[in-house]
Amino acid sequence: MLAARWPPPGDDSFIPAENPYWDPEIETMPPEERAQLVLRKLKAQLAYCASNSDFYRGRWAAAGIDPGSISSLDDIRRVPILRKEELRTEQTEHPPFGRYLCIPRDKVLRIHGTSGTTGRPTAFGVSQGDWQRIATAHARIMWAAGIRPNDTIFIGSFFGLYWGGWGALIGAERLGATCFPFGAGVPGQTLQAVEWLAQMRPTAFYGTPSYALRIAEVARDAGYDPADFGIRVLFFSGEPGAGIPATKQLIESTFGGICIDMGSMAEMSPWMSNAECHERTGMHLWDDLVYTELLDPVTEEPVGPGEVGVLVYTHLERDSQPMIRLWSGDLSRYTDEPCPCGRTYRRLPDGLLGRADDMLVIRGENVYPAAIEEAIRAAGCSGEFRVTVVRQGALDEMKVRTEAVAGHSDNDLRNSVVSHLKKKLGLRVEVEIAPAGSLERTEFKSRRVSDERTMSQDVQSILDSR
Ligand code: 8LH
Repeated sequence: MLAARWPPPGDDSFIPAENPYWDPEIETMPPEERAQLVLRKLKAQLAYCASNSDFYRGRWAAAGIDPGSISSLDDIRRVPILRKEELRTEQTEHPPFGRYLCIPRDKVLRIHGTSGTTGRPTAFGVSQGDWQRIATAHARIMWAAGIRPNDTIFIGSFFGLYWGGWGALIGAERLGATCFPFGAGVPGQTLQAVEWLAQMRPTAFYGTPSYALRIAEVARDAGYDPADFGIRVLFFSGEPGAGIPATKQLIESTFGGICIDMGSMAEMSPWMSNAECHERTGMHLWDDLVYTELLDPVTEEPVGPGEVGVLVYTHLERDSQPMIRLWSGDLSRYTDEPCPCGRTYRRLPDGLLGRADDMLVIRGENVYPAAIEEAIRAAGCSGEFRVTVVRQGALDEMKVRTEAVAGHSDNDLRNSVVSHLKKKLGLRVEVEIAPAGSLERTEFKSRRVSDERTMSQDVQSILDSR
């Protein structure tokens, strides 16, 4: 459905008849044709921002850009890149939403926000139209993951300011599925989750990969086999895991359902605009919803297929707080090879490799946190793990703490981690096996890798200065 109106109406009640695609025309069109559609939407989005936002008007005038002169997708490179710090500064100077709120204050339907653990929290003001458009976009993408109206979707995620759980909920509602907004984060709730999963037998699950694995552990301790819950589709966002082959496989073998990777950033809602289909060949870039560039972290020039770049996102149908060229800091690679699902979107076959500021340089090698997790999981570690990088004398050393696994001797597990990391990263590691269940778990996003060298700050400041 190539909506003639911009932004497209969000209150559409359409649900496809049984069909692999929600919108076959857009999802399978030749990429060149989609580029024309994206360009049309981009021009409308830019014109809208120029008419409704002093913030965008001011920055584009300062950069000497007339958004009306954008006549190709390449031209977007003339538009200044936007960074999260600029959004924070704008909200400090023009509270509470910043002048990139393009609707009157009394038209804000929902307020969401970041947790603010690393600085001033960012406030999200969302219009009714955007809320509905996000719901429809998410329903379409969840459809591609194989979710249907007869599914029951268990949402094991916080219902507060965080967008993750809400995004899954409104997509599920729009798709006509049965929603089960279980939540997360209340003491004792994980055991309750297990009991409800066993009783209600939902067919789909949303949360973070860490939390799904935590639920599986608690289930086993309580005498349940998570594979007996009957979950067909598990979809995730918020952290690496679902895009890491060994972790994906661990989740699939634990629950017996397919594991789907999704997620961009809260600011970019519909955050499912990076999302795998049921074929699980890497997240598709749903470019007709959010246009995504991959740029070299240093030169900010576009990278080609297979090259590592930072994802930079542009909304194409937001009227409340549109983001134009938001620098995510997340590194990835894309391919334009076809996917067996028949969708013609580019894909991120390795998921998100990690944030540019989390990338470690160890003895001259670039090491992505996702690659560390891949090696540790492939070594057979099904419990929690922690990785610390320290400098000993002149040398960088990586230390891994992971947990004992039933049926494996600590020594075998240790050797397996050492050899997988050596093979994957070419690094020598020191491995300690802690008792099963002894490392702290999370119900949200885990932070498993920490860099205790002072050099990481140097790298950070180089990246920040670019
Ligand atoms: C990811 C992934 C992923 C997000 N693989 N890293 O959950 C989606 C939205 C709501 C979200 O988490 O937004 P938030 O809190 O702004 O965090 C965004 C960051 O989370 C993003 O920049 C990534 O670093 C990370 N993330 N989904 C790996 N599938």
